[in-house]
Amino acid sequence: PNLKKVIKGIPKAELHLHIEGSFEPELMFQIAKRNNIILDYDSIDSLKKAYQFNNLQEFLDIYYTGAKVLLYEQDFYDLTWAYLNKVHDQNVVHVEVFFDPQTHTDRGVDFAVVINGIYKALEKAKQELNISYKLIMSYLRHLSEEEAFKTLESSLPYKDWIDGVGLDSSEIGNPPSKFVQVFKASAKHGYKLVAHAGEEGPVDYIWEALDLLKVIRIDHGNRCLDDEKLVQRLVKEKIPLTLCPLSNVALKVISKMEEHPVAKMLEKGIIATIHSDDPAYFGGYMNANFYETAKALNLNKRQIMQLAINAFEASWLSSNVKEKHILEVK
Ligand code: ES4
Ligand code: ZN
Repeated sequence: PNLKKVIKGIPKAELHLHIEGSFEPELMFQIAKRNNIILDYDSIDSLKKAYQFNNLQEFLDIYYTGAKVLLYEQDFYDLTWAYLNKVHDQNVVHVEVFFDPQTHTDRGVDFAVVINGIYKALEKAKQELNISYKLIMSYLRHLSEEEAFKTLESSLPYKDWIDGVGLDSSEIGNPPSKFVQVFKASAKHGYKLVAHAGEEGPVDYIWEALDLLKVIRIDHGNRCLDDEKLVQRLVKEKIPLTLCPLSNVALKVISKMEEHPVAKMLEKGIIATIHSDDPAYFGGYMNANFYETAKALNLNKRQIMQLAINAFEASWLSSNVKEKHILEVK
């Protein structure tokens, strides 16, 4: 009964959030209307009814369609500001946000339009909501490495605003090995490196992300328990996994929440953390992810606090700020 209160009371860090995946149907309809775009759905309810997925690709198809209504800087600003207000209410004090430039530049929306809107909302949240942030530009892995290089080039005028690069979209058939050169170049420009791996894809993709891309954090990584050697590596090198339990259920990465691997990962000493991925599509933001996971796996308060601490540990905050937040969790 007070589990929800406990979770809400804990200061949290969101490290795995696609800003385009926070696009709530209400705001989508509002922006579509002002941009004179007709959605394929005639009401918010009929759109929400389409949010039933059998796998990652079925979700991505709808997610990219939804993003098409975003045209102007104001749209990206409104999207980001709505998200930040929502999580502020949930006691999220630090966010590391992904955005997918190619989803927009491929439709003729300039990189500048996208990043200016997102950046202005993040800065406002820093001032007014006391939320700290990092920004992560994600390459779409279903596109070519050459396309990713173009995106890297476009980002350079804004590199002071961007902390890292990631790799997302359709995993199977698009292994990390496809992006070795662009990750190497991204690192040379000072970007930190992360990648989605082992969400639907095999454990080999997690190895590749570590060995070939040299990432410092794995997004998802659900499949790592298939490989004891990999588990040892993650523990020894303190490579965090940013898990997204409601996403995993929604995309049928697991068949039910009770099967989520996060408790076993904690037991093994992995820096596992809990996040929301695409909350507008998967049925919940940070607190819902914590709550549903804790309920299904019977997590105790110590485990819940460990997950919150791990997220600050895994974040890109400076060590003194990390320590301050960790003390506030305890
Ligand atoms: C994503 Cl859940 C997920 N997996 C891979 N790529 C993504 N982009 C947005 N959400
Ligand atoms: Zn993700």
